[in-house]
Amino acid sequence: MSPGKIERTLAIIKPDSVAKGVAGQIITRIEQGGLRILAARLVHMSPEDAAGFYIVHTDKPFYRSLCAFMTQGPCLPMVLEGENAIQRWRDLMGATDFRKAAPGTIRAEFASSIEANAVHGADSPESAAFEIGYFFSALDIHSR
Ligand code: IDP
Ligand code: MG
Repeated sequence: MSPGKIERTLAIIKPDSVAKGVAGQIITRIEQGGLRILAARLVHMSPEDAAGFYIVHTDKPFYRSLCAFMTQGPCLPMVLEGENAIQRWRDLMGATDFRKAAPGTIRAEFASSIEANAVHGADSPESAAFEIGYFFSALDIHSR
């Protein structure tokens, strides 16, 4: 297979994982998966912050509950970089519903419900650009 394009993506270690104390284990998987962490910060989102971040889901039945879940404590957004980073991070995460997530994926190991599913990942170059800009300015992102 030819080498993939170097991409950046937005990952979040969600509040359930931070509260459970498994952020470090998830970061280890990111690093061992060959993705570089270019930026990271702990953020306790307000309801308005969460609503804006998940604006594409406004019409979904789970939107209000999702926004409440994402504001229950601090989360850890990160900018990740690597070959095909968007898809590779989603592969490490596993399926949205942890019961369908492949064994060995982060969600299979750490999620406790379809909502409290441990991690977030952007799903396209367009969403990655929007989501990176939502949490980080250019000066926060350390190219290496
Ligand atoms: P993704 O995080 O795998 O990209 P999306 O469909 O974009 O999944 O949904 C965003 C988030 O909304 C999920 O990660 C999960 O926390 C929550 N969610 C998705 N589907 C449901 C559902 O059917 N019930 C409750 N929460 C859901
Ligand atoms: Mg999504």
